[in-house]
Amino acid sequence: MSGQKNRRTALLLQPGLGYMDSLRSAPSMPLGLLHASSMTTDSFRIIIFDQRTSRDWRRDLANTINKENPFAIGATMFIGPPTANALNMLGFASNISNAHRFVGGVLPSIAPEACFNDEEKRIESVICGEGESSLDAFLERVSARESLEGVPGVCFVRGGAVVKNPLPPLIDLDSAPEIPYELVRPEKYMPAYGGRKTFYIETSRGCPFKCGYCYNSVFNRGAWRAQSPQRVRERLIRAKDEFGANSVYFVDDNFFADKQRGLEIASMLMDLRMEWQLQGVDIQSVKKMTSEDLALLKKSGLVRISIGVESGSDRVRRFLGKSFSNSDVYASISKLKEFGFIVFCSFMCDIPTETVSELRESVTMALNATRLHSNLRVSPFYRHVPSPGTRIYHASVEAGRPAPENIADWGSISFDWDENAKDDKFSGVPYQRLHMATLFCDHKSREYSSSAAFRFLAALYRPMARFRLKNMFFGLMPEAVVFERFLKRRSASSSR
Ligand code: B12
Ligand code: SF4
Repeated sequence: MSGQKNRRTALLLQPGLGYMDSLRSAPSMPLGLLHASSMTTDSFRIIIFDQRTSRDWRRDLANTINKENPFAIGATMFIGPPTANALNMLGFASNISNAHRFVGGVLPSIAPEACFNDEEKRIESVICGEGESSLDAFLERVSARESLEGVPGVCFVRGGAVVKNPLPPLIDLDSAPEIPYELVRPEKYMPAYGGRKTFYIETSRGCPFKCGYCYNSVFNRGAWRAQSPQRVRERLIRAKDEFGANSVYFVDDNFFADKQRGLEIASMLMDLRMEWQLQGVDIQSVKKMTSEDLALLKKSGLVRISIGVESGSDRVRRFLGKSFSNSDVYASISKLKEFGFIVFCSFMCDIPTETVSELRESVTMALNATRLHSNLRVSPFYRHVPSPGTRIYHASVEAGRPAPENIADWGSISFDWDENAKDDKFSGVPYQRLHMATLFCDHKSREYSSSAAFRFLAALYRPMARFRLKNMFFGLMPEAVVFERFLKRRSASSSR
């Protein structure tokens, strides 16, 4: 370590993300905490504790706290199980340490007040927005036991009222320092995709679109910013040479917001002979791609493109603020199919105002799409949860949908399959069962699961999953009980 013995220690907690953790071969890189730590000075020693890599997190966290004696303990959060898990860890820490407890990340940033509405008072302050801008100044104040007044983006409670310091400006990504990979063992954070260990990387933030439910309009203030291709090249070379990465997953929200930049990065990946996958591609970007562009992407090693379809109903998509039609979706799939990409389409259910027949349209589109292209994958259908502060969030609350006021309630929301979550039903359809059927309705387990037995069983079950979807028949579902037991067994020793 650095040899500076006087440095004080801050402990950052990465919570388990949910049931998917138990199906992946390795956890994803804790990018939120790594990026947030990248501008803390040498005055502090940062330690990252990851619940996902611990067999007995209570024992391991207690050992870490006793050994390192941190003066501050912070956690990252986004809606759902990550929040519940972070709260569990902070509560546990509060019983054995007097360290100052704080949180950051997407959810706390857009719903800071909820963080202080916690019966168990597990959170003392919130860092809103990009962690890079505020973490160092925040730790300085906490370490010196000084007031948090004026630290940009920080919220705290004074005299029973929440004080919200103004947000700092968004950072310049191109001149931001490289993230401190030395805080983790990067080789342990490369989940396999299609059998290849994959390195997660973020090279741009935000999105120029204005979908009415997305965190981007609030968190990234509607702006899109990116690192230059040159900067990205340096980072890719490091990932390859230092960490042995030969497959990269870009988690950017909208990678092709600047098509030219995206294509330049593709050429670099080709030179570096690295395979790659994309998280955020919108249909409009696919529409703008020429055959030459797509041929370059194919040649460059692009394997998978994820596109946000979200609904099979034109009306529902208009409601969400998306300006493409069903025919654009099918045309984009056909265009991408020609080049053999794996196309991953994300879908949501339980969208406010969505009727049962509109939900059927989504299911039909998902099934049709997998028939159209053998390399098409649909996301398991995730429940729609609008981000606080967005147009649809306000509309949902007005329509009487729940508006969690305390952070524990945000943690009990499930997008998918979580044993602790309420078994909500939408439009009379149990969403967990719909989620399960869409999880198995195609060949995605081939790319994601590390277990041959799981892949075999998934293949056996696929026709049944498709039958259920085609007929929207989710009654009498003994396999749901079996799946739940399987997940419980897999995750028994981890997160909870
Ligand atoms: C990769 C990813 C995943 C991965 C792994 C997630 C992970 N955290 O490791 C997987 C595939 C598992 C996943 C799953 C899901 N995800 Co996801 N995911 C992402 C994605 C694309 C990248 C996350 C990331 O690494 N970002 C890069 C880092 C640097 O950004 P960051 O985390 O925001 O961190 C910055 C700040 O928030 C802050 N910060 C963060 N943590 C902390 C902590 C402290 C102490 C401090 C001071 C600051 C701080 O500082 C950082 C640097 O500025 C984001 C979208 C995005 N581009 O961010 C969605 C996102 C986080 N996912 C989201 C959702 C909804 C889901 C899913 C429900 C499915 C879905 N529809 O995508 C599931 C559910 C998981 C669950 N069970 O709850 C939402 C969360 C919305 C919300 N309001 O909370 C996001 C924002 C996408 C979106 N467009 O809405 N996801
Ligand atoms: S296109 Fe995707 S990332 Fe962009 S605003 Fe819409 S939902 Fe958010």
